[in-house]
Amino acid sequence: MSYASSEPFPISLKKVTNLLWIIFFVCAIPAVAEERPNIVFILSEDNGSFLGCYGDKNAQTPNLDKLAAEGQRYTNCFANAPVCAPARCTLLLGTHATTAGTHHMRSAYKVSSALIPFHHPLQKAVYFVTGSKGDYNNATYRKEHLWNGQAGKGDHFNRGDAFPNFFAVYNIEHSHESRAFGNHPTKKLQHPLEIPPYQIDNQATRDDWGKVYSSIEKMDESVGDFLKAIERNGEADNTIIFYISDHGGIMIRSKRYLYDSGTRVPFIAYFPEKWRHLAPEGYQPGSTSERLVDFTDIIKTLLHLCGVEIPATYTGNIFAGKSPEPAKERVLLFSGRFDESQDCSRALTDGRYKYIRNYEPDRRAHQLLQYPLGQNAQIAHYRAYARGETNKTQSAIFECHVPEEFYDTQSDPHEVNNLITSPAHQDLITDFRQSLDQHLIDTHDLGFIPEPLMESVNKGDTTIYEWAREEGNYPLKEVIALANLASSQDPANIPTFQKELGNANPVMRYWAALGLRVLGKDAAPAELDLIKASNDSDPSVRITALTALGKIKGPQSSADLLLEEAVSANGNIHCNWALGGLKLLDYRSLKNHPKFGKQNLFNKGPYSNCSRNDLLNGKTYTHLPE
Ligand SMILES: [Ca+2]
Repeated sequence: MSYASSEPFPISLKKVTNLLWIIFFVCAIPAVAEERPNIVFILSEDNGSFLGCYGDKNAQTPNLDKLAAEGQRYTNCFANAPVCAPARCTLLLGTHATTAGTHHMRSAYKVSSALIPFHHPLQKAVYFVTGSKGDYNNATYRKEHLWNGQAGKGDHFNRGDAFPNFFAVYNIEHSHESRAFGNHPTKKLQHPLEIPPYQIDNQATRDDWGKVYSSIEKMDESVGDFLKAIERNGEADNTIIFYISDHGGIMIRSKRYLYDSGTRVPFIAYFPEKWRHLAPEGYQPGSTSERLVDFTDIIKTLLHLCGVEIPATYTGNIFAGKSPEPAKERVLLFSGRFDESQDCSRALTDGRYKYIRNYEPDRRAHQLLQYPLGQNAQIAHYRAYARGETNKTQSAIFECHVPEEFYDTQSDPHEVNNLITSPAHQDLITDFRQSLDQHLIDTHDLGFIPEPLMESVNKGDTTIYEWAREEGNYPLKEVIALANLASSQDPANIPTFQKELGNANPVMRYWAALGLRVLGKDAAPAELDLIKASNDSDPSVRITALTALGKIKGPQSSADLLLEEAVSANGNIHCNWALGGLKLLDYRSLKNHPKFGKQNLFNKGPYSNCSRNDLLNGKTYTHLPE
């Protein structure tokens, strides 16, 4: 492919590749080619809505402000995932990453051939598709499978006469989370900084906010460069432009969280005069739209604007072009494992109200991951919490999830006032609860399959997507009902969990064990059932039962068996889960354990090693500051 530009014969290879595309798809060209627009789709990393055109006075973003003044700005656009690659995979396949089984950050599972990357229908219609990222959180589609050329190099401007149109995806990394790490440049702010109530106000926080605004300025400069290149190449009149951030911002309790700070994103759409008839209803230069939009809507709408065939598995609602569809009433948000720490949460928002369900409420909200603690502000916040210097709102992030959350983001934009027990909201909450379950069923959410089982299925001939659709493997309705009971942390459900530990299906047994684990010592009446489950044929059931037993009887009782599980694990995720059980039990006595010292007994996956290094140093989180 043309990505071979670093290889010996880049030019000839590129020509050959392009010729192949033409030969393959020439039959798809109608006798009189329909005129189509070019598309530029700009995604910036991690900046959320901290832009001048979204009312942020500290943000210097003249290029995006100009684009918004000439186009339409959306106020209710959501990234379905609050983190990079699962959000991008949702765009890639036009459906939630939870449907594809690509929701864990990061993972590399196979994608079913039933799910089609947006590149394929575009290339079939002889679009020249350029981009840069190959990191779409799966093993099937890497950049060499996707792009005709590189967007950053402007390959689409030199696509040749055989390609009437281009579809260019620009990814801008200047505003990525890592730019707030260490000593990246910080910016003196011109206006008072409004620090959200869940963050602490100190110099580290203020300095890191300065880094955020500095990085956003650079991001905006890149947007300007890309827009100038479109004009310089004479394509401006024929090019529709979409701009989004791939998820929310990067300061603490933003990226990786289902709150608006992690999922509500800026979205600007620009239609040149020639294609104004395809613009959404109410489109005027400088207008705003309150329509509820998510990433599945955006990619499906882009394909519709290009007039290409939309795969039947694309689940978005089209909001522009010849055949717009009604807006979704509610948008589904999801989060799973982040790096070395497993978790499972889902949310629904209608743009105002937000319902969040945390299916593992015995985990901390801040998962104490190594990566985000590269930020001085997050370290300072953790230190202040550990010293008891944070108030209730600032402490919540380092304490365990609550099973359910409900917010009115209109009166409480920072989502700090959980209304889940508010009498005035109970009817609405009941409706959101039922609606969330229905969304999970409608999207055939694969996120309730314990990941060691996903890892094991993926090693076989099938994909997780196909496996979960085989009769009896994944009874989703029953699984969700049990997961709801499990996450409710109510000891009244113990008899149900005891019974379901005997279910023939390992996914059901896993959620029964988890229901007992989240009860801690209250699960003591089920101790014998858990001892039996600690010998289960499925590793996720064994690990969860051992962790539950460790909570009842003390970590020492389960440590050797969890360690044995890690040493003999069949895969990196399996190993990571076993070590994760030790971390959840805050087990610190492995430093001198003879087995644990032998690194070669462990799988080499990065996440297993993260956990292992923590535990090896006699702590559960060695990267945490004292
Ligand atoms: Ca990102």
